[in-house]
Amino acid sequence: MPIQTNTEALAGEPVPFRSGFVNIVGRPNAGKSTLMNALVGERMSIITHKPQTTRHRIIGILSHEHFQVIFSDTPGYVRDPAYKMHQAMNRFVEGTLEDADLLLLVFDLTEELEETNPVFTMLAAAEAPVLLVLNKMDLVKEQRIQDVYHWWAKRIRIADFIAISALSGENTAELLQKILTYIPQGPVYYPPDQLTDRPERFFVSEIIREKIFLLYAEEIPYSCEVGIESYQETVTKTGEPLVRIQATIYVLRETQKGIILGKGGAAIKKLGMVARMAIETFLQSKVFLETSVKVRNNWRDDERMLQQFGYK
Ligand SMILES: Nc1nc2c(ncn2[C@@H]2O[C@H](COP(=O)(O)OP(=O)(O)OP(=O)(O)O)[C@@H](O)[C@H]2O)c(=O)[nH]1
Ligand SMILES: [Mg+2]
Repeated sequence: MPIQTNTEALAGEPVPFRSGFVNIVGRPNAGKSTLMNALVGERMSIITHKPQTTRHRIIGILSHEHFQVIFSDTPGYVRDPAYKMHQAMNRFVEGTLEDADLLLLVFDLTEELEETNPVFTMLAAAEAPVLLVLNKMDLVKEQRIQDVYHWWAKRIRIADFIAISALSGENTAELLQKILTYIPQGPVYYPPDQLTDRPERFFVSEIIREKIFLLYAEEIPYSCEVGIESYQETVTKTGEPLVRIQATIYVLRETQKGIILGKGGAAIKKLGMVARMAIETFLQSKVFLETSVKVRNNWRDDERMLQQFGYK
């Protein structure tokens, strides 16, 4: 997309470098991850149609000759945290409120307007300006956009607003222009070719989790976590790059293990195949993926396991 900064208007003047932190918050399923991927131009965060897909804070870095914007995608803010995992997810969101130059509050235009929206409590602690991003404009009429904007404007202090479709890309270039007006002068925080701060194995576990969300029903995706036991970069006999990955899927109960495996192991075989293909695309390498399933009762409330899975 063509990118312009205000500073470029001053032809001949040295252009001061701008950099800053833009944190994307909102309720589960609003389209935060879709938006971050659209802004960064890479598939960093996993996306599914189910709420509570994202469980961690994931950064996506957009680098340009004259600016660097560090976006943070966050978990959807959970209304009634039922487990320590939910509390950790909410803490990731609350952490992003403190260090932002700008907050993008993403709201799904098809979602009900509720006075009890937990976003109000969440934003009470926020100091950064809030840009209200009304997402999924492809699904509603113009009048709804106006109504929703006025509803929010009566309830929270909004610096600006825009309606977009993160899915189709409509108005995302305009959103970026607005974002850039909030970015102060600053240093280059990350090397320009760096897209995120997480290692590849983190994204591998996320891809496997995404496929679990897509392939299994009901409580299964919410009962699973994925651990990468080993990650080895090597080459095939013919000298092509090959990554050997051993992953463990943790579930809460023995019955869930049976569901993940499926009859005669058919379900886990399918999961392994679709995950491997997506990981190959992500890593641009051949991948050998081995998966196993382990039962860990109560991992969502177990401090040690949560630490192991990066929730601490
Ligand atoms: N029609 C439409 N669907 C969208 C749009 N943006 C996102 N979606 C869909 O909304 C669903 C949720 O998108 P995500 O990006 O995973 O939402 P999220 O806010 O990151 O969700 P959590 O990680 O669960 O908090 C997916 O099925 C997306 O394809 C949009 O602009 N229009
Ligand atoms: Mg998400």
